[in-house]
Amino acid sequence: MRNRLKVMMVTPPYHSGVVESAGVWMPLNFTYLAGHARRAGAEVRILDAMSLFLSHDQITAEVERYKPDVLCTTAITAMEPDAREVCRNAKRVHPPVITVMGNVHATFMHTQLINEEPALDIVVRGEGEKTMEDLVHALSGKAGLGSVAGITWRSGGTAVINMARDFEEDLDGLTPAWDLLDWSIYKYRPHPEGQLAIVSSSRGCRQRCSFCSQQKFWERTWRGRRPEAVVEELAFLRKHYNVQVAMLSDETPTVNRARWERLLDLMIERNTGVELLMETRVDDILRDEDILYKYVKAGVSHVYLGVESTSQDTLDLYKKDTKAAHGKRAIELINQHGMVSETSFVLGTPGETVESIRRTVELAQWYGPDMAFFLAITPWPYADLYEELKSHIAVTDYRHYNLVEPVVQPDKMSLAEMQRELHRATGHFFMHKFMHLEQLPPAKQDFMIRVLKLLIEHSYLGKEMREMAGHAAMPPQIRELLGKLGLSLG
Ligand code: B12
Repeated sequence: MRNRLKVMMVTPPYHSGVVESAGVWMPLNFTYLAGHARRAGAEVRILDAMSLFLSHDQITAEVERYKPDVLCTTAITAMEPDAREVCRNAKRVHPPVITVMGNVHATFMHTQLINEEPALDIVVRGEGEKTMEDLVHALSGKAGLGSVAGITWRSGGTAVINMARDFEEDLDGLTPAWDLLDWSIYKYRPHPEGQLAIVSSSRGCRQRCSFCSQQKFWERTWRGRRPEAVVEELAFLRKHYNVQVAMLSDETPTVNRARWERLLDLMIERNTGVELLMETRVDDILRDEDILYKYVKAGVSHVYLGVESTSQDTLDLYKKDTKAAHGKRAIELINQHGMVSETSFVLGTPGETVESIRRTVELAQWYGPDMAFFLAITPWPYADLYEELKSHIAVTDYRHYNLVEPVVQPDKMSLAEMQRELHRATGHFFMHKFMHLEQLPPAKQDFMIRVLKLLIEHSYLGKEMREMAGHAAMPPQIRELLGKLGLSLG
């Protein structure tokens, strides 16, 4: 029997150059999982290879040096090939290592992964904390793997699917290991000194959006933490790690209005000094019109709304339970309160054409968010939309399943055209935004200029954005401001 199991948690070195333009984001899943592996007696190390931009060779060298008993990695769909490679390399340099993979892609593709990937020993399905604890006990020799709920593993060459694990009842009882993170890495770029955290105030989603994976992952359930505990955590992070900006990882933090309002009231009362970035639903913003001033007082600075489409037909196809006109009103309200509004529009269904994309861009401009991104519809192999789009799937390499590279081939467009139009759509949207920048309040103008610089320097849209910023129609004062921020447009 081993005494102290050595567990290494490695984020796959995957990058799609989108969200990374805004900052460097911590792995909250490993922060929680490390806390629970440690609680079960393991020695744990987190290697955030994604944020550190490590190569596979560098990761492998670290594995060889540390020689973990257990290597954990994580896979949303786009990360799956890199997650597998991390496991393969680990087995090559340290054959006794037990490899474990979790997260949404692994959860739904568990049998396929175990059957196809000899370098992967165990898949953890669903919520991971308690399973992690049981795994540490089992792999320390205190129990058999057959007793661990929530895993799929290999025995005698075949995949064994253990019974499912129930969702955790008390999210406040979970113990994230904040001390195991290298905090110097995590920064929110629009604020030069913005020490960044990701915080979870709730888990789950009760919606039915057919293009998304999250309602399926959480089986259309929702659990909220106690507002007191969330605010306590924010204050703790501010005090111990000087966190100035926190993104809520929640799919839908505002589901329960009374709870959400209590959270806002407590943040105001406590004056946590932490700025919040969050995602929510159009309908919840409309519902909260009378308390949006509390969002602002509490520190919410940026609200992302998944408007997804401007046409009612498309909203219906995606089973978005909302009305197109509501999206415009919700964005207006966020803007009126001085918060940054961000939306995305999902394009590329089989009927998409160059004209329909142009119409969506015009409508997006009319909606008036500060930022809009035009994403490619992506049929996760386990999402409801998959069956409907199956005949149009033109790309099967999961690395491209990142919402920015089209993998679905519309009837009247090639994939290359679709890619070009997606980039153009975002370019046109921002061009229009910057042409009318003077309509925004001064603080927002300043923020938008910083965003433009970040998009040029760090994102997959860099080329389009650079061309747009240098375009003859761009007001000279904007070029001047970008110059002052140290950006030369050549
Ligand atoms: C934070 C976040 C990020 C962070 C990730 C930081 C990090 N290193 O983890 C950043 C901003 C980098 C990011 C990037 C991307 N993201 Co993201 N992201 C999220 C978000 C908002 C929250 C995830 C989170 O932290 N949840 C809280 C933790 C506690 O839950 P969890 O991750 O599910 O982990 C639990 C279980 O899954 C399980 N588990 C997970 N991993 C493991 C591993 C092991 C070993 C075990 C035992 C268990 C286990 O246990 C955990 C604890 O219970 C989700 C949407 C959402 N609201 O969930 C999207 C989401 C995960 N992202 C998504 C996408 C598509 C992307 C991008 C491709 C987008 C893009 N084009 O840029 C990129 C890919 C990464 C990259 N570098 O390019 C999709 C994934 C869809 C899919 N089915 O594949 C989601 C679901 C958004 C959406 N609604 O579509 N993202």
